[in-house]
Amino acid sequence: MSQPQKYRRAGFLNGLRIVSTDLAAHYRKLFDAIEEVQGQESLRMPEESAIRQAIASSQPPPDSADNVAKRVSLFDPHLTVAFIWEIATNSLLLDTVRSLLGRRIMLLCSGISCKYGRSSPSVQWHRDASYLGITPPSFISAWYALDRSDLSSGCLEVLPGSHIGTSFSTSRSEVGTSEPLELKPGEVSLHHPLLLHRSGLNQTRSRRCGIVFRYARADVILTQSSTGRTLRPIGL
Ligand SMILES: O=C(O)CCC(=O)C(=O)O
Repeated sequence: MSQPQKYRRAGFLNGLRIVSTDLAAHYRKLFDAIEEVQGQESLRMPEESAIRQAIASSQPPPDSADNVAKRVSLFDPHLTVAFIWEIATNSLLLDTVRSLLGRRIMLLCSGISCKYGRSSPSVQWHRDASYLGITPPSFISAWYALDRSDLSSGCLEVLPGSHIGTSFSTSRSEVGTSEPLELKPGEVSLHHPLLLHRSGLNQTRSRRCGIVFRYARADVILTQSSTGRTLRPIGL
């Protein structure tokens, strides 16, 4: 089965290696250097309520609100950090996204998604189309792993096929069929805007950090996101 066929059927693709392990290690070091300068607290994934609040104002969450100008923000870091822009425009990644969305695409937004051990939150079941404000919802989310991401560290989990129809719920029986999207540094997963997904607690002592990029077909209409967030799309 081809990648587009797999994506259309399951609603996701997993384990796409877009950079060598050496380059992935280099990107990780660059991220470590940012963390060293501005501290884990400013990069930690906030509780969902704080995320909503922060997204609404396009600002980092409250605990990192001081000194904003000098800090890398959790939101849209591709606008300020060169290596994150490099990942966002990685040719293997963009070729795959184009094979699923069509040739003319834009980058809508990006986000740093870091869980530092047990104190980091989990993310409830949701569909990205329900809050982003994109009509029609012709967009794709790409999750790039800076660190190893697996079930014990709170990787993304998806309900395969839940992007088709409306029959899926997050009842106990259906949650039993969920699939973890485990990734090594330098790998990416892609998920459909209607696919139900979540992520659990990080139960390890290691950091689980990823960067999420959202790409859309160039002909979508940006309506009001339910979070109030203003998107700054860039044609690619
Ligand atoms: O990074 C996570 O744990 C959750 C991310 C997510 O839900 C998303 O990218 O849509």
